[in-house]
Amino acid sequence: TASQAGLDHDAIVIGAGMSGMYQLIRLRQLGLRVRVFEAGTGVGGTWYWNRYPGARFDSESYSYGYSFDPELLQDWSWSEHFAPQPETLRYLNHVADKYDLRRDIQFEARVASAHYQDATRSWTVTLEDGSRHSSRFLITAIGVLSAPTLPRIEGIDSFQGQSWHTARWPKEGVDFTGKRVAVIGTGATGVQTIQEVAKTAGHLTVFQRTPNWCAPLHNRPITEEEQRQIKASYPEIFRRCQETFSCFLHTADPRGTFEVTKEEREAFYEQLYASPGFGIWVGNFKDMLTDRAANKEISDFAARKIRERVKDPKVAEMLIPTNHGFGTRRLPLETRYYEVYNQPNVLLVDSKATPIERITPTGIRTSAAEYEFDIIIYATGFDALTGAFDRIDLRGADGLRLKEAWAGGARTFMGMMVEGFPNMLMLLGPHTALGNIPRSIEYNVDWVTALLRHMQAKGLTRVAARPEAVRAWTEHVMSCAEGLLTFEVDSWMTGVNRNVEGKQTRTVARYAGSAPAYRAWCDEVAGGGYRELVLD
Ligand code: NA7
Repeated sequence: TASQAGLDHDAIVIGAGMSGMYQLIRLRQLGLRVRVFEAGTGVGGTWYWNRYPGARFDSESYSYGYSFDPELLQDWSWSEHFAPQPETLRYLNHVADKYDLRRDIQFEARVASAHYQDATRSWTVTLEDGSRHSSRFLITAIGVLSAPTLPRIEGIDSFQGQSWHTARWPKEGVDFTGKRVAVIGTGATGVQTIQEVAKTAGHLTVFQRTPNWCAPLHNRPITEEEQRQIKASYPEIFRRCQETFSCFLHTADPRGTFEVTKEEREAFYEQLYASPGFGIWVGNFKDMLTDRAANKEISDFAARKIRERVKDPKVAEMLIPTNHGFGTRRLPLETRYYEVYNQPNVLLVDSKATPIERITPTGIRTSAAEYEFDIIIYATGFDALTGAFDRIDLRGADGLRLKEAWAGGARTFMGMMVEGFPNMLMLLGPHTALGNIPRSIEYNVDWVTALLRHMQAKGLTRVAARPEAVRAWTEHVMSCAEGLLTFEVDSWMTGVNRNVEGKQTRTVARYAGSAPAYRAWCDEVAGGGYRELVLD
């Protein structure tokens, strides 16, 4: 065992979000000594950090929670079809209470470095406070969108009002009443923030560099009758999530866009636009993201909706994307977002035509005008997928730095292992299946747990991915991206973030195959006795 070998822990888990919490539960069941290091003061990860106004699910609440414990499913009641962030954070704290997780979690413990030593087959983890901890296994549970990025604009520190990145929102909340507020960024986060802030701000100015296609969320409270139905049908809900492409309740329509008449097509789009959740994105005609003409049909439909909802035709045109088709980037879901631009106290600024040149002590200067603000909100996104890894000094065998190993793009085995990084397992590493994320988390945690159980039973202390297995997986990931319109567009899913050095050009940053195909691949590896791994 690790303690016989003089190691502090059997496993160190970095992060106490949804994946770290569930991994802790599973590793305890193996009898392992586990330590979780968490940078925040509480559990919840994404739902701990993203406290910005209006933050909520775009997945149906009851498809998002943990599925592993029938008792937990029965004793938690979601109040809305798409729960707001405070409720989700309460839920995750409830989970931490129920399984007494906090006794193995060290909070306010940000990992600075993690180095592997082959002589002892162990990892040495150093926290920012300088303390060191050794462990047989290192499990990263650091999230996909957890490294926030501010824009590279001069003068950010000179602003004398209040300013925050949406993922670093103050716990006590912010009062916008009567305030002059700026929001920079119109991704999924910006859209949720804008529609909420517009309710109370004295004046709101939105700086939009690229408009995104959005569609209505159609959220509403869960009635008592619905609650009973939900609790009675959890097995079916999660079975459905296992069957669909991205683990959502929605799945692509088997018909092609042009296999139906124009009238049928229009009626189907209308029906999707009027239905809750991601149906219009992942439950649309099967060729929406592969056939240019098909994509143009739904884009034209969505553009008509924007023109209907926004009164000023000039503003409507500004809100219609012209450089990418509907759904080729992550689709923000909205609640009266477009109507915000009909309010007299809201101004939309095109920051592509008139770029932001400087943040000044009193506000924002663009190439065309100067604006004064009390509050600036940066909804400018994340160094996605690899950013949280890059912020830790991670070194594998022979001192190899992960950042260097991934300089030409991430290379993994099933998103869970890296060549040259023995005994490191990643939950939600790059090139794993994403979609409705908790479903992928539970799968990955269970897979990792089964691997460690196997090693425990056989007395094995070292696991490494074979180079040829990494090559095969990476080639598979590349081939899944072929022919997808998504990969012709800049976004975090194609590895582009202009605020990050080395992320200026498109890569296949994200696995685009189906979740069932992903699981089949991983199941085969486990079922075949892990031939793709070197175990000793
Ligand atoms: P996103 O989707 O990456 O959006 C970031 C937004 O910030 C996007 O509109 C960017 O414009 C904008 N941005 C970034 N830098 C600048 C500068 N310098 N000037 C103006 N505008 C800028 O992040 P989100 O947080 O909204 O969403 C991330 C994911 O979280 C989302 O997919 C959900 O799954 C949950 P751009 O489009 O690059 O022109």
